[in-house]
Amino acid sequence: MALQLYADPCTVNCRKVLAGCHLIGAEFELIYRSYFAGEHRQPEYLALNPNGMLPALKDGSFVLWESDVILQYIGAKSAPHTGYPADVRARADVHRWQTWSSAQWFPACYPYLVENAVKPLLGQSPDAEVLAASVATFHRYAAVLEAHLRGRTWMVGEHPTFADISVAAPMHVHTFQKLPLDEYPEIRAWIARVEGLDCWKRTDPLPHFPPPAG
Ligand SMILES: N[C@@H](CCC(=O)N[C@@H](CS)C(=O)NCC(=O)O)C(=O)O
Repeated sequence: MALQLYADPCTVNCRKVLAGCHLIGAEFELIYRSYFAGEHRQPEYLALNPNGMLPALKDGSFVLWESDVILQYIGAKSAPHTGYPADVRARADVHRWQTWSSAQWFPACYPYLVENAVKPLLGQSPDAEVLAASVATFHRYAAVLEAHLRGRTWMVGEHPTFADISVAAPMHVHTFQKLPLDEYPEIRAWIARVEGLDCWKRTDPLPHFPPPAG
């Protein structure tokens, strides 16, 4: 039976899983659940993921949530691929950056997503105070990423991996988010490389966003 992925391609953590699957050529069935229509809060979906968050995966009777772990599970089940290296240290390195992205980078980028991208879509104005309060945290972790990328093409090793996908996801609409990237040439060059990947192009979220409220 095919892996069933419950997701809305416009969201950070769903795009992450979709792009990661395409990176390694994993097959899955997309079961669309609309974020903006609140389908992740319906009882049928809450039975899969009691957090009321997208995405979730069903593999037969086995249900899994947490996007990075979903990717790790799919990677472990799939044919060997450079996108999810088998070497123990390389794999741990990929996991390290996936965890860093969930724990530090996603919260650092999220206020910019909500205030500058999502609120305007809903006809609301960005909250300047929220954005001002987010600046220090953003720069703290952007500096970590910038330093790591210096002298590297990809986050781990010589090929794009789940680490690149998981770290790129929270900044996937960085132009709309208005992320303050001016002082980070390594991040800008790297995200441009990610944006050149076929798996990233195939998961462009923009067609899945609702039109801005007028
Ligand atoms: N740690 C979770 C976070 C999932 C998450 O934040 N999902 C968002 C979409 S990107 C969501 O469904 N939010 C709904 C809500 O917070 O009500 C994961 O990585 O899967």
